[in-house]
Amino acid sequence: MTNELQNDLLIRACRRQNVERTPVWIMRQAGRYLPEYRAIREKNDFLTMCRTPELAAEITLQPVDIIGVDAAIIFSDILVVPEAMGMSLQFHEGRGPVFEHPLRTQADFDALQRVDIATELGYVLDALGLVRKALSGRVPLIGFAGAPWTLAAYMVEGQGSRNFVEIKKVMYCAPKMLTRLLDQLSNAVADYLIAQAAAGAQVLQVFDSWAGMLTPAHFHEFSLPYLKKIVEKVKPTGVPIIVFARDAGHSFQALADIGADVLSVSWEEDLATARMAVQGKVALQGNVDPCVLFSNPEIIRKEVVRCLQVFGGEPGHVFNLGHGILPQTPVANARAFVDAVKEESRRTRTLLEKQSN
Ligand code: 1CP
Repeated sequence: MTNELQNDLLIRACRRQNVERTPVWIMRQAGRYLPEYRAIREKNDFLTMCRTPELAAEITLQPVDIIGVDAAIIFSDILVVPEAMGMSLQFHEGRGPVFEHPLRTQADFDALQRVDIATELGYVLDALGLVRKALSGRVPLIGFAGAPWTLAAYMVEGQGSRNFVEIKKVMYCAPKMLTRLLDQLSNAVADYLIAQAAAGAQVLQVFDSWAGMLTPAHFHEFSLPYLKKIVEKVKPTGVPIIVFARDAGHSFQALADIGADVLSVSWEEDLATARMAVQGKVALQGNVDPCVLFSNPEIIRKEVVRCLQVFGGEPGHVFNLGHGILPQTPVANARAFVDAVKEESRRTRTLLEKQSN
């Protein structure tokens, strides 16, 4: 585990240190847009892929080799934590992951188990170890987990939802039941992230994909304090922490104060506004519209240059999309995006150095 990183751009950017060029990775970079992923998926169901360390490791490495990103992110899912708490998870083709028995009654909430990470989620830790070995320091490895609010929403809804009526009913009618669950999830997620760091994760990201379903006031009550608690518990590992609170731009200022190293900005937000709100307290990641990858390399390059200009060569920038890469994305365009970031950010850097000499 002690191998030196040959490419530590992401780690340095997370810490707002100087970099020769801006690091780039893509949320959901290991996935259905890659024919190499689909080839494995044809022979295995999704949850088996998550639970088999050799398969998870192979899939994790694919985008590093195929599109040249500056980080690997462990192939897994945010829903493995509720599963480890005793909720049976199924994967329905075309519908995604589904909890067979969503939490609806007090008894359902009471039946949740305390997670023993090593036994219940040991397969993720094993996969992290395999990936670290296979990478042998080429790029850093990112571990991740879902944020308590987003996980609670899935656990109560049972699956993705449009209006989140079920979890909102709990929020309005039984807030104590919800906050108890959020506390339980915060502890499990923090322990899980700490275990991932010990198993080899060199950066950690928390996905609050459904933060934007909350009003600003409810975000402050039902999401932010739990994100903060997780960051405080994980911080002593020394591993940089990225928080992706999707569509919670109303709270950038507050999010900048929870102790995370990086905030990930969704594509719906304005990067310059985010920069102003956080006042250099954290690095920023994002926020390219995933749909720009359906255009062409010339347009993609223009979008990359636009984002670089917002930063003006200042440190603390991680290139990424503003949400996950979409399954129909042409692989050549994903590669063009990564190449454009590498070339254009190096050019910006060189220009700035010339200007300051
Ligand atoms: O082959 C398939 O059909 C499975 C598709 C798939 C993949 C590739 C799912 C089902 N999960 C994943 C992997 C995954 N999930 C990663 C891998 C690492 C990477 O390359 O980035 C990560 C980080 C996740 C995290 C995840 N799962 C989130 C948060 C990120 C986000 O995009 O907002 C969420 C919301 C999930 C739930 C989930 N898992 C899968 C689907 C289709 C969904 C969304 C379901 C829904 O909301 O309806």
